[in-house]
Amino acid sequence: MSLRRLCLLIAALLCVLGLSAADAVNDLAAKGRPALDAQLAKDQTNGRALRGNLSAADRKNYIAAVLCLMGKPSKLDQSKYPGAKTRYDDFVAVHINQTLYIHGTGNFLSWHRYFTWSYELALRNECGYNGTQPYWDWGVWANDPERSPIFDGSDTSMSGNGQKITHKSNGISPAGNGGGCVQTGPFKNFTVNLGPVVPMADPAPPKNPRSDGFGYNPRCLRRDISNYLTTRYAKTSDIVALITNYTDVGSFQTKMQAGDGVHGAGHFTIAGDPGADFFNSPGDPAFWLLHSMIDRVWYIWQIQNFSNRQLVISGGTTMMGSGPAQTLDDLIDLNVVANKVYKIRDLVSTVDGPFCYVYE
Ligand SMILES: [Cu+2]
Repeated sequence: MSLRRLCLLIAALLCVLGLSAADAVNDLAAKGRPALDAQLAKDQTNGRALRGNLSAADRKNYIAAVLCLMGKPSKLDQSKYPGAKTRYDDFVAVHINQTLYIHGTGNFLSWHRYFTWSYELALRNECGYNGTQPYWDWGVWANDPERSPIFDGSDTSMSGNGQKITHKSNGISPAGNGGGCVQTGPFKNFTVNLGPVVPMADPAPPKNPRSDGFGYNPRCLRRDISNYLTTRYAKTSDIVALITNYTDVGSFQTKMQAGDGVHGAGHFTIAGDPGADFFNSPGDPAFWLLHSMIDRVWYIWQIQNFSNRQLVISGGTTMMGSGPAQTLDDLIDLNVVANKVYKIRDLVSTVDGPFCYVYE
């Protein structure tokens, strides 16, 4: 069977199974689905994936693949990136390197889509994972993220909060319920190697031996989870408002990344080190669930008006706003964590270009 037909078959099966739970964000996703399915039926696509809730067994497979990636050697030039010890670190280093050109810019959404997808691909191709990238729906767990299946510290979670220590605010949210080293769940022994670059956690993590943050600086993973930001800015109603109130991509991506937007709320709900470091945040393995949700929110926004929300671009090419405007022909190059350089225009649809995945 061709990959395209397999993709269509899987998409059809998922419709039959009706996996979505009742929730206002899911309602929007369902509303936009026919247009997406029509495109799926037309397109020559490769591979397939469904991103949705994982069973306990699937979560264990996902976690095992992440741990596997953390155990494989880096492919980066060690003279430039001596702190990148593992394949997992390669992803972190690529993000650090490009941070100033991928946030608050026109490529924010497409860059992180390709980045998260490349991570999923690495889990599959390099670590034998046969599932998909899960997402963290902030709204569902807004009142108590610490007790969500993602952060409850169980062996099917992404590990729990950090140990409770006396500490101050990170400048974005008040001191939460942790602040210290993560001591529960599958990643309790995980070592953060790179950074910090711009640490906002209190107490500050030890300085990196190199000013660019690429030196070797092994330390524990720290988190400071609380519901302060999720209850204010990332409830289901906030996600619905973001999707429905902002009808052009510029205002949509700006609101998403604003101080009261879902992107910062997600990051600073994890907080800690490297979670509260803008450059180094992919160093926390929960980053990928957060950015899969960012991608899902973009996807749901896109399919509300499918034909008019793919080949659209707005914004500049640097975080500080200088430089030329971004165009759909600008390139996205992920160095050693992806095998191809794409134009933004090839990365705007989840069912075109290199992608073929649907969110449930
Ligand atoms: Cu980022």
